[in-house]
Formats: sequence, structure tokens, C-alpha cells
Amino acid sequence: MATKRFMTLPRHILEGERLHPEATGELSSILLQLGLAAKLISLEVNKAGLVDILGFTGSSNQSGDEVKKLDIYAHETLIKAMDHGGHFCVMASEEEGDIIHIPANHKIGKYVLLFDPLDGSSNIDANVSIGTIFSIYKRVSEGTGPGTLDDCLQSGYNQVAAGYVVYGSSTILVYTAGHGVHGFTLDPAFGEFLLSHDDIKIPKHGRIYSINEGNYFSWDKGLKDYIKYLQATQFEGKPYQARYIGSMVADVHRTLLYGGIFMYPGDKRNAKGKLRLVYECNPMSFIIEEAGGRATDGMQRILEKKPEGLHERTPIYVGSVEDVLLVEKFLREAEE
Ligand code: P6P
Repeated sequence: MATKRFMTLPRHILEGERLHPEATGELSSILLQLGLAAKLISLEVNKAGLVDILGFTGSSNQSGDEVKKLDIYAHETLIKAMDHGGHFCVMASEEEGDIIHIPANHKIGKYVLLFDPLDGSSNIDANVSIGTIFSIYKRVSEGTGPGTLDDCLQSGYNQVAAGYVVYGSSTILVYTAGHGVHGFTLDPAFGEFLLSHDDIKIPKHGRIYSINEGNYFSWDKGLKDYIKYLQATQFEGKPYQARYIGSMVADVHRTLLYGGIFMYPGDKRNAKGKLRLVYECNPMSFIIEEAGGRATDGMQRILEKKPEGLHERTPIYVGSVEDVLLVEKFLREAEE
């Protein structure tokens, strides 16, 4: 790998391709195009407070969330950036009920793109970090024609790449193509993503737990016992810290860098929790596992779940291996 100084996203991707002769270059082209879409969305997100782009559109998406204009902008930007490169046979977006076919006048490729265009958008008005999440598979349907719903409902271990963009105090793109996890910070001065976090590894254990404690009374006993244990225990001589941003991309990004655990459990009101398996939990779990962490729904590895529907939700416990193993122990023992 060339010297790390001023390692741009394009150069890093091409270097990575050179290290893996089996790479066709197509995945590189997809990741570069996603970087372009991220820059365009970042531009709009960062001026949202200045231009009348805030405010509700009056419509809602598949999950019933009120849709803000930036959601639609991000959704449309990703489709426009990705639908004509000849890489995909089908796409699917958290903002769209059904799969998205490639326009008839465009070449059809062998990849599948699933994305949440703007996760955490309920936080936009409060200027809290929000993000884009993407997940890439190879098609499993036969032939070279339009892709199918089955192409979009693969288990997470089939992902060939995944990533997210955090639109926060700076815009950071994090991705994995199965060879480590790498982070790039957008330098707005010349509009390039520069390598800022090379080969990220999540700590084996952390001191931060992240969960919406407002749902405490709906939690199962095992989870209550786990949280009470953390609050009564120290790690490396210091008490645990509770941190919850309420934007999955930001909470998982902090967990990846600092260690600890992010949880969105099922509870008495919503057995499957809130977060979507296909658009949020599979890509984030692939990234965390690639960084040496662990991701489960409390019973099984997230990446081994077989999605039954595009907008299916799942409980998720994701982060440092030791932290996730410990919550699994509490959950299991409470069931015994
Ligand atoms: P709650 C944002 O609305 C989101 O979809 C995720 O980004 C975030 O982790 C979660 O919902 C927060 O949900 O119920 O804690 O407000």
C-alpha cells in the first residue's frame, strides 16, 4: 500500500483492487460512484439549515416515518448516481416499498445495491448527525436480465461490500469490501475523501453502552439485568458510560471507534425492535464483524438471518466482542 499521506478514496480503492487480482474493478467503480453521491448529499445536508429544504413533505415512508425533503433528495441522488453505471441488476431503498428496477435504456450488471438514503432523519432539525447506509451483493437470480426480490433478500454473510456515511461535524465515509474497514474524511476544500482511519479495529471491550433507556419498562428481564449489571460495575477501574445519539449511523460509528455496545432490542411492544435488517443491521453488522466485533439479534448472528421481507425489522446487539457476548449471556440465562 502506498504511503498513507493524502491517500484519497479513489487511490485507496484502486490500491486495494491491485492487492486482490481477482477484483474486476467493478466494485471499485461502484464505491467511487457512492463516494460521489455522498458528496452531493453532504452538500445539501450541510446547508439544510440555510435553504428552505427542511420541513415535512407530508408523506411517509415504508416504516411510517414522516419523510423530510432531505430523505427524498438523498434517495433520488443515490438512484441517479447508481442506476446507469451498468453495475446493478436491481436496487432497493428504505424509502421505497418495492425493489427498484434499472431503467430499460441502461445496461444491467451483476450487483445488487440496498441502501438507507438518510438514516436518523428525524434528527435533522436538531442538527444531530445523520447518515447514509449501503450494502452490496452479487445477484443470485439466473440470467442477465432484471434482478428480483430474491436478489435483495439474501443473508447478510453474502455481502461483498458495505459502508456508511456520517454527515456530522465532518463527513466521514466508512466501508469494507471484506478486506478490513477503512474510513475517509471529506476535505470540503477540494472535495476529496482522504484516508483518516486506516484498517479500523474495534476494541475487544469498551466502557460505553448505547440504548434508548426510555423503553426500559418494555425490556425483557435479561436486558434489565444486563443494564443494571453495567451500572453497578467498572471496566478498567472506571464506571460504564451511557451514550445514545438516537441516530444509528452515529451511534455505531462511535462504537466502532471507541468500543462498547449499541443495542436496539425487541421488547414487549415491538418484538422485532425498530431497525431494519436489510438496510441497517446487515451492513452495520458486516462492518463491525470485519473490524473484529460481533453482531447478534440476541439469539443468532445477524448476518446469518434470512430476510423474509425488504422492510423486516430485527433486534440488534452490536459492538465489541466481549460486550456482545456478555449481553447474550444475560439474555440466555434469563430464558433458562
Ligand atoms: P429511537 C432514527 O430514527 C433511527 O431509525 C435510527 O437511526 C436510530 O438508531 C433509531 O431510529 C432511534 O430510535 O426509538 O431510540 O428514537
